[in-house]
Amino acid sequence: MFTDKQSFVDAFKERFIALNGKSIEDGTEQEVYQTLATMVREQAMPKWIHTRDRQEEKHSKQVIYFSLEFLLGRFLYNNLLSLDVLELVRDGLQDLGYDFTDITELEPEPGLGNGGLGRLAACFLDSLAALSLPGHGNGIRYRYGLFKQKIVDGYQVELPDNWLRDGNMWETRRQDKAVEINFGGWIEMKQIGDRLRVVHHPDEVVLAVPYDMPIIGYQNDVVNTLRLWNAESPLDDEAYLEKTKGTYKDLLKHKQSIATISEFLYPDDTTYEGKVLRLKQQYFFVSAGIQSMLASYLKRNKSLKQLGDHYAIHINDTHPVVAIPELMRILMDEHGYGWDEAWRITKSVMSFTNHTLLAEALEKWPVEMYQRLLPRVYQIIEEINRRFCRDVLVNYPHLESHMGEIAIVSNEQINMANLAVVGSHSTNGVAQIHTDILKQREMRYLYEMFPLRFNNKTNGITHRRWLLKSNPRLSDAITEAIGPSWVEHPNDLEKLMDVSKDRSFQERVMDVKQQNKLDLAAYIQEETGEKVDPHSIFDVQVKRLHAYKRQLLNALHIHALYLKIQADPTFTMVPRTFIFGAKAAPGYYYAKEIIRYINALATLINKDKRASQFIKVIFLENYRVSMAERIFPGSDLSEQISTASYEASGTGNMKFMMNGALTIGTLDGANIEIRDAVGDDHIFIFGLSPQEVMNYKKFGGYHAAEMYHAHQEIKDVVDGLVNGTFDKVGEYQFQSIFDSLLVYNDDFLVLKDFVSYMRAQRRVDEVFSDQARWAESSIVNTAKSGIFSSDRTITEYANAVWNIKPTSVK
Ligand code: 26W
Repeated sequence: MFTDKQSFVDAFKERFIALNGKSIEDGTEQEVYQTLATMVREQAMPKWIHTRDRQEEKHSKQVIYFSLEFLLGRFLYNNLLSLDVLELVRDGLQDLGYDFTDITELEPEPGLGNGGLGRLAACFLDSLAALSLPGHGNGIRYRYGLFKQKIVDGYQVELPDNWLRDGNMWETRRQDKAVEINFGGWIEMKQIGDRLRVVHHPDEVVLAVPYDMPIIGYQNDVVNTLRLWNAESPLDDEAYLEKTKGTYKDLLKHKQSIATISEFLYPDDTTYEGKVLRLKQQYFFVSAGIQSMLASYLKRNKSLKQLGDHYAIHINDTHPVVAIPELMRILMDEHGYGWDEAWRITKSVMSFTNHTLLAEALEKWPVEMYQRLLPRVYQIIEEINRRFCRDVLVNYPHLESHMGEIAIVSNEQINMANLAVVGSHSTNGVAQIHTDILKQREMRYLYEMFPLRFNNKTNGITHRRWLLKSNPRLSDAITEAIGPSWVEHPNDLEKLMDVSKDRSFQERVMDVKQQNKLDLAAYIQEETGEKVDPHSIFDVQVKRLHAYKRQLLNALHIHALYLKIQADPTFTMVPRTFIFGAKAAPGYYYAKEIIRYINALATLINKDKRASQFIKVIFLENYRVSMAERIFPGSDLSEQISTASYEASGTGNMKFMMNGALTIGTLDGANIEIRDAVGDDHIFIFGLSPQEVMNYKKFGGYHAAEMYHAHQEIKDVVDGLVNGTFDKVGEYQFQSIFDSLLVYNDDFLVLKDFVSYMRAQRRVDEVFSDQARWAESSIVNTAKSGIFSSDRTITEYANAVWNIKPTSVK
C-alpha cells in the first residue's frame, strides 16, 4: 500500500527489482509500466474481494450486462484517478526520472468493440461502479480486437490488433471457474419415472475459461468485475490424444479450431463458416455467463424461483438474445422446472436494449443453423414461438395477418429482436426519437401486445473519462468557476449558466480551447506530417464509417468550398480544418470508397497553395478510444449529420458537447435532446426532419436528379467525382459514389440536405467570427451536458429496469 509520494517511490523501487530482477536504473519504460500496473492492481485487489463480500452479505441484487463488445480504452490513468493516487504517482514517477504520460501510453488498448454500442457498455461499467451499484460485465476475451487501420494511397488497409502480445496487466485468469459449453450432436428424451428427461449428446465440448478485470469505482472503494471468456479445449493434451487415438497434428488442429471461437471480434461473416463462428461466439459467452451466474447464486440459495430478485441479465442488442432460451433450458433440463415457472423466471431476469433500426443489424438466424449447432436451444425457441403464435391467435386475432412480422420463427429464420421482446420484461431504445420510432414502426404490433414493456433510456457517457480525465484544463476552469461538486453530481455543471455571459470566464474557456487545439495540432502533425492553423475552426467528424452517417455530405461540402476557391480569386472565408477519423467494416466497399474520397480531397487541397490557406483536410488513421480522448477537447465543431431517423442515439455528439464544441447536426437521435437542452441559439440544426425522411421512404417522391439539375453547386461537385479532377493528383475517380447519388437515387438523401447544410455552415462561420458569442455557446453546451452523463442513464436503468440499489462498501 502507498499513500504518499515517498512511500510510493520506495515501494516502486522494491517492486521493480522483485518483478524484473534488475534495478530501476537498468529498466525499460515497458518494465516501468508493468511494475506500476502491478502495484495499482495490488492496491485494488483487497477492495475487489471486499466488494464481492459486501454485495453477497447484503444480498444485493446484481445486474450482469451481456455484451459482445466492450470498447474499454486504457485503464491505468482512470484506475489511478479512481484510487485517488494519481498526483502522487505522477510526481513519484517524475522523481524516478520517468514521464507519466509516456508510461501510460505504453498500455495496449483493449479495443474489443466496433463503435458506439461497445463504448456505451464501457461507460456503463464505469458508472455502475462509480454509483456503488452491483453491476458487472460479461463478454468475450478476443485474442484480436477490432482491426488496426492503416491508410495506404488513400485506401484502408486492415492489420491485426495484437493487443495481448505483451500480456494484459489488468486481467486475472480464473481456471477454477471454467465451465463447459456444448455444441451440435443430438437430443435424447428419457422417461425417468413419470418425468421426461432431456439428455443432450453434443459433438463438440468447449471449455470457457474466465478472465476477470477489475472495474474500479471513482473514489468509493467499489471494485466490480468484467468477466471475459476464453475458449479452450476441455481435455489436456495427453487426455485428448488418449481419447481420440489421434496424432499430434490432430491435436494442434483441434486446439486451433476451438481457439477460433474467442479469436476475433466479429470474424468475417460473409461466408457460411463465418456465420457459424459468430453464432458460436454468441452462445459461448452467453451460456458461460449464465452458468457462472447460477453457480454463484446456488451457493447461497436452493430454489431458483426467486432468481429475478437477485439477478438481472441485460441483453445488449440482439447478439446475446440466445440468453433467453438458454436460461429456459437450464431451468427445465437441469433443474426440473416446468415450462410456465421457467418462463416466468426467465422473463423476470431478462431485459433488452435495441440499438439500431437498420435492417441489416437486426439479426435473423437461419433455423437450420440453429438446429445443427444448438439443437436443444432450438427446440425451446420453437416452443416459445408456438405458444406465442397461439397467444396471438387467441387474444389478438386482428394481428394474424402480421404474424410473419411478429413471430419468432418465420420464413425459416429466427427473428432475434422479436424473441428478445417476447422473452423479457423490458425493451428500450437509446434516445426518445429512437424509442418512439420503435414503438410506431419497427415493433408496432409487439408494442400493441406489450405496451408496458417498452421504455426509453437515452444514452450517456462517463464524464470521468470524457471530461475529467481527457480535458484537465477545462475541468480545472470549471472547478475554479463553480467548485468541484460537478465531479460527483454532473448536473451541477448547470451552474456554469451563471457565468456563460461573463467576459472573463469566456476568455478563460476560449484560452483553454486554444491550448487544447495547439495540442491537437501538434498531434496531427506528428501523425500526418501536416501543419494546421490552430486559429482555424476545428471541424470534426469521428465515428464508424457508414453511409447513413453521411461522411459524404461533409466531404461534398469541402469539395464545394474547394471549387469556390478555385473559381473566385477574391473568395475569402474563416479558415477551417476538417478532421476525420473512421473505420469502415472490412467488407463494406462503399464505405471504403468514401475514405478514399476524403483522402483524395486531402491530397488535392492540402497541396494547393491558395486553397490550403482557407481549408485543410486531415484523415487520422486508426481512430480509437485513446485518439478520441485527444480529439474532443480540441474540437470547435461537432459534425452529427446522419440522415434523420437513422442514428439511434449517437454518443460522440455528447462527448463533443461536454467538451464545449458546438454541434452542426440533423434532428436525429440524441441531437434532438441536445437541442432541447441548449436551445436553438447554441446549435446549428439543418436538414429534413425524421418525419419528412420517413415519408420519403414510405411514399417516394424524392428524385436526386432534380437536385442535381436544379443547383449548379450540386452539379459541379457531383460532376467533380468523375470528371478527371482527381486524375490530376494521381487518384482514380469515384464512379460508385457518383452512381449511389444519381443512378441509385441517393438512399440517404445527401443531395436533398446539401443546400440546407451549406447554409448552416455559413452560420457557423458568422458565429465563430464573434468570439464572445461562440464562447457563450460553448459554455452553454458544457453547462447543459450533465444530463448526458451515463450516471443519469444508469440511475434510470437501475431504478426502472433492473431494480438494483447502491451497496456501499466503505
Ligand atoms: C449485427 C452486426 C452489427 C453489430 C454491431 C451491426 C452493427 C453494429 C454496430 C456497431 C452497433 C452500434 O454501435 N450501434 C450504435 O449504438 C450506439 C449506442 O447505443 C448508438 O448511440 C448509435 O446510434 C448506434 O449506431
